[in-house]
Amino acid sequence: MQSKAKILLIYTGGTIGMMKDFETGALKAFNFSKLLQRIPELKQLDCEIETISFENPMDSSNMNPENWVKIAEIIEENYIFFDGFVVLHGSDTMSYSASALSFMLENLNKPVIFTGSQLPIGDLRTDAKENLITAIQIASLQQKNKPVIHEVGLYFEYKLYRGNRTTKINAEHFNAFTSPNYPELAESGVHLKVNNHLLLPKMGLKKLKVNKDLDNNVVIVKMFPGINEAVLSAIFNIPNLKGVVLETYGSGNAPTEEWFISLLKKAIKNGLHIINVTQCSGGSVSMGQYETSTLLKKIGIISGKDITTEAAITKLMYLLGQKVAPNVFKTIFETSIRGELS
Ligand code: ASN
Repeated sequence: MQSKAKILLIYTGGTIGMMKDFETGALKAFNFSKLLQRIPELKQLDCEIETISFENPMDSSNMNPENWVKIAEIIEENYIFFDGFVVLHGSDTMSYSASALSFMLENLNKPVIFTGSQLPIGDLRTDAKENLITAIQIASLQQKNKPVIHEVGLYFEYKLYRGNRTTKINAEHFNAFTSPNYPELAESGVHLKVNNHLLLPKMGLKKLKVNKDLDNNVVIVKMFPGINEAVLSAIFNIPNLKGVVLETYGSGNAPTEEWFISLLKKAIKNGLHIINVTQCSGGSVSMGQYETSTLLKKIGIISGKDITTEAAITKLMYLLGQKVAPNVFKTIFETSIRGELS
């Protein structure tokens, strides 16, 4: 007989639980237990739900690696007692957090589903209820008493995505996220349709390992026509900087000017890891396809392939935190470790 799934709901903040401040009219995070009283539908779900809340729920613009560790530790401490986890999180930085947690939670064998909403749960037209209820249902999915999903997902507006493949694309629409380079893992319509062939496989008997060391001596640099040597040189010479996610054009192209290439070459020689990601919303870096990326390849720039910027910067923090040796760093970055690149 199938037993009822046990789900832990972790509330970190975000619009989903916000209310208007009487004085300023601005939305701010609100007490979680009061919030749950507004969703009697939760009692009708065919699973057992327990909840835990950040002491100070936050707008996700205040999210940072220390808070990622807090989320990871809640999951670690409760891992054996629950079948799945739903993380309620602001949508603004949800893709960064879902990406970070995907790297931090090694050998994950249970679902960790991020969700939130664009309108507070108390709003008449809220998108929060559907997002929350279906995220819980997805985290509860079981086959032969084992979870169907074994990875960090992000559920929003009828779609479940691989968390580290997502990016927030709209501040207004309920459909706020997309996964430009990987199809949805599941879709909610009349039926909940899971694309089993797209899911990460089970991790076998390996024990969950929570990696808490993240190194944030990193930066994202977006190229634009006219970017000058003084600006780039100042960034690349930041004391203790260890990694750069360089958002280039198209399939990974950048200027061929002498000052630019020699600046990058010197930085790499000094031990800086530079990741080439595209500033296009979809598609992949392919160094060598154009003359404007051939030199980048030659000097040892790391290809981010079709990774999102969110996954690239968090993977960089994670690999630096793991103290991956310089001679294998490039190979490991270019290899998919949690399904984050193709
Ligand atoms: N500012 C909010 C947050 O990220 C936006 C949201 O949740 N829709 O916390």
